Amino acid sequence: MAITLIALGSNRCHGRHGRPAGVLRAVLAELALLAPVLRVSPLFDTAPIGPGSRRYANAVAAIDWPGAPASLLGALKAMEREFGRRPGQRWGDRVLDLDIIASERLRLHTRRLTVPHRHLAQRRFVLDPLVTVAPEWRHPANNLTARQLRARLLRPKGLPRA
Ligand code: A4P
Ligand code: MG
Repeated sequence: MAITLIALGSNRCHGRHGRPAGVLRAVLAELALLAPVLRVSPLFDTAPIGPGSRRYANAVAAIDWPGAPASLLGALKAMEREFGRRPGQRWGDRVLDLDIIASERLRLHTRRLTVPHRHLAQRRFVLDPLVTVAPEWRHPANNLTARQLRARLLRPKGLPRA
């Protein structure tokens, strides 16, 4: 088994699935057809980071993906297209974003794929749901758990470590 963590995000409505929360529920059902879904976080309603204008629904799912990460990326990109995502502005509004956050202790850096996800430690919209699914997962670069990464992000700047 290779536990792989996927971040889901949506901040645009879909013709059939409706608001972003409905989009993520439909995506989770679709993910289950691709691979065994081991755990799913609650859906989080989050303010947009970057140039987006609408609030997001965000979640994290843990799936069992024993195959190559590149083939999973291909399947996730196909799902984004199927849900109507069109290429657009980086970080812009989107009906669906699926990112591979991590796969166990794997470290991978290719032109198409970086695992763990490069912005993971700066993203509360990823760390909040991640902590509900895999609080003890450790980032292979610094050995910090998801819980510790979140605490570090939320610590007021300039305060010394307790
Ligand atoms: N890529 C490299 N590594 C990965 C990976 N681990 N998982 C490449 C997925 N893709 C990866 O990604 C662009 C390219 O990155 C892919 O084609 C793939 O080859 P993308 O998902 O198409 O573009 P993006 O989402 O605009 O870029 P990025 O850097 O993934 O941005 P994020 O981190 O997804 O941020 N605010 C809130 N509240 N909630 C959000 O979900 N999302 C974003 C986008 C901005 N603000 C947000 C949210
Ligand atoms: Mg993305």
